[in-house]
Amino acid sequence: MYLCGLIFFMIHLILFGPPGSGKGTQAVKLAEYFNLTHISTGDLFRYEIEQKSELGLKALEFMGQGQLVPDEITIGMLKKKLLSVPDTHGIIYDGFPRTIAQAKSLDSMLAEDDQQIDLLLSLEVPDEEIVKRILNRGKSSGRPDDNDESIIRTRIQVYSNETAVVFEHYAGYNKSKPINGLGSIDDIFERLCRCIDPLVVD
Ligand code: B4P
Repeated sequence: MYLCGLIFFMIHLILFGPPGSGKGTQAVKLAEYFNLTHISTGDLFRYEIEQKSELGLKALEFMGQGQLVPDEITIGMLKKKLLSVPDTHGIIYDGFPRTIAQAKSLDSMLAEDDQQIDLLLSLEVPDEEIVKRILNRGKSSGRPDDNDESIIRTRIQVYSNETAVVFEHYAGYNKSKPINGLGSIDDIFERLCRCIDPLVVD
């Protein structure tokens, strides 16, 4: 794949962590502050669900159960999204990659353009706080995966079984950093900014 149109000094940043750890919350703020393009696979799926597209209906089967959407669907959607990204000086990946297969395929897509993941920042939040946050969001989000505690616990389990290993994948390249995900949204934002600042070229 050729990510034509992307400029040379691009930052590729993964915002990582268990469900409800604040990835989406922080990714929006970081994208605005550092002028990065924000790609959230969760948001892309929710858009497809709203449109009642074939992809959306398929994704809903898995998301509603707290399971991951299969890799071939997710990777295909991400590739398509990357090709549609306009000129940007960086991308923040929110909720992707969530499996080793997704990580490897992202690495090869970027390598085709002589690019790579620069940093993975992992928001660390204890399970009980996650359950509390998601149930709270469920009061207004209307998301079927936010309202039922057993589905939330399944999502945490899926994270431990299938996703946590992605941290190790990038740790192997010295790219992974754990970040305390407890505290105010602004405090956590500052912690993340301190790690990203050195990557930003004026
Ligand atoms: P996502 O959309 O990625 O959502 P998430 O993991 O629930 O949430 P996030 O960590 O972004 O939390 P948020 O900031 O909203 O995934 C949803 C589903 O889509 C997955 O389960 C899966 O089925 C599917 N999917 C997505 N990507 C996939 C992939 N790559 N492969 C396969 N399947 C995929 O924060 C949560 C709540 O906490 C909010 O209410 C927020 O206000 C609150 N909060 C945030 N920070 C806080 C803080 N510091 N203190 C207190 N509360 C805080």
